[in-house]
Amino acid sequence: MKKLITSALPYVNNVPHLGNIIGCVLSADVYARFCRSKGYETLYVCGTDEYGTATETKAREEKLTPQQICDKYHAIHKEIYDNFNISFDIFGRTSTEKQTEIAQSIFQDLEVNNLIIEKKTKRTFCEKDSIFLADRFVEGVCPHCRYEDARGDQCDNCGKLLEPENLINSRCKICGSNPVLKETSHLYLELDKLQEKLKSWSQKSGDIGKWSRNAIQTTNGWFEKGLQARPITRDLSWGIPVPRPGYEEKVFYVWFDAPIGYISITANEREDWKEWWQNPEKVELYQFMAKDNIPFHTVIFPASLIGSGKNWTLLHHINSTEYLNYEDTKFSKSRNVGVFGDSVSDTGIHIDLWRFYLLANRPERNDSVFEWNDFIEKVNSEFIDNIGNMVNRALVYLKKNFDGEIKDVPLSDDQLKFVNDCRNDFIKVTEAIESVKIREGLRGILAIGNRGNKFFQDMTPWEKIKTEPEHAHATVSLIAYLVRSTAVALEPYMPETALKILDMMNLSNTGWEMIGSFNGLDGHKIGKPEILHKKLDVKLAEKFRKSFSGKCPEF
Ligand code: B3M
Ligand code: ZN
Repeated sequence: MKKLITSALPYVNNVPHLGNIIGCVLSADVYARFCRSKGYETLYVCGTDEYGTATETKAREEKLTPQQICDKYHAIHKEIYDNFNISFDIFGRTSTEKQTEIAQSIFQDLEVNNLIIEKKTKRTFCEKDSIFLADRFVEGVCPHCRYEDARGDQCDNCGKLLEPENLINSRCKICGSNPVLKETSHLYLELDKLQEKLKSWSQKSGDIGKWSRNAIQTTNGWFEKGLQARPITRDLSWGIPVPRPGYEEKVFYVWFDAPIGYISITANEREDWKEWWQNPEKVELYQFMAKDNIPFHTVIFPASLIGSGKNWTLLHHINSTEYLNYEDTKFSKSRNVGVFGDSVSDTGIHIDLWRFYLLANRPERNDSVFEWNDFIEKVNSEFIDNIGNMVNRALVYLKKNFDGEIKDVPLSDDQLKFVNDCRNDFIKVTEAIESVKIREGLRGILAIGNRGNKFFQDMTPWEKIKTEPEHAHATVSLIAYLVRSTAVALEPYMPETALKILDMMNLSNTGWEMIGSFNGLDGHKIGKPEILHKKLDVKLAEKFRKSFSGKCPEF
């Protein structure tokens, strides 16, 4: 099976923070790297989600055109992900002609299949700006708690969901004048007609694709409530034109077109895009996202694809994360609290150590927290003192005492047992990553580091070398093999570090197959061992906690 991997397409109205990065692109990157290493034909697709209100708002805020906002933030996202070594095969964007072409053709298929209906409704309209106002562009007094600055979709004070027409003394967020209700027509996708088909598809896919628990629960919740027709057009200008008379002033709703972005982004780069997106017998689709995006990927997007009647590749495995919080609060760009992608490199901490901590602390079943103390503690104790130590100790010992030469010799019983234990450990690691249990895979690799260190300690090569040099040589050679396997297994998580280990050993990464092999390098000479990563100074925690607390602008 070919592996098609996507990470949710980020909006262009923000700079991603650590939580956004671990939630989608970094998690998907581990899986994509693993799949390539295993020899699967793999395609990892992402890009920026550029249409809709969020972009128009940002453009107004920054006094730029929507297109300029898209160009600016596309570049910002790209640079941050490059810095994190995210190995996209394609990083595109949704504001392209291909996107219009494919979205419109899916819409037309839905029309032909009688799944589109027009409804007239009354919406808030600002006569002064002469635009319909998105719900969050209407503000006013909350009818429940009398909070003065409630938004049309929700009151931030009492948390109740609102409709813009229920606000008291409502006002347009842009000009402050009183909006009116005005009739407008919109097109709806009749999800209700697709309920049975969708439900049986999702049950099957959830089962075979081992969806995460939160994905299954959210999706079932939608079916239990009963699917209802949902509007797929909006009164906006920054979006995809709706190919229907009378809709010249409207565009498709961003959530109708955004997931189609995965397809068009591929089509923009690859002639063979249908081999991926219209090939369900040969392709497994893995989609990574934060939990708030679940229903769009398990209900609404599949509804568009199934409803179109074409043979699209549908979701196989959904991987949805919980949230990552920051210290005792939430990331906030407006308050400048927390670490955002564009300041990661300013800390001078190696990107693989960031990757390590975020992946080890990935919010899989519960929300998790980024804490500076914990970051430095875990990097030092779980990685550097463990894997870092094993690599350094074994390679230095081999270099110093045996001229760096690996030797295959008959093994003693305890050495054989070690080899078997290591192989079993690696089988478990492989199984974990294969079923996208990313944290578990990393934990398994760390446990292998502990095993290697303990073996060195137990085999006392520094004693044995005096009486049985062959035994000592076999011990360090075995650990050298273990180091090679560990580097290959670590590559999806910490690619530069893995490469550095293999480089020091004068070896290259020939793929996952070599993991668990403990012979075949007889006579091979390793290069010069170097420290992998220096320990992080514990004092940094205090310093960075201050500088990222929003209280001091520079550091
Ligand atoms: N842009 C929402 C988000 O960034 C949205 C995801 C689209 S995935 C097709 O969380
Ligand atoms: Zn309220």
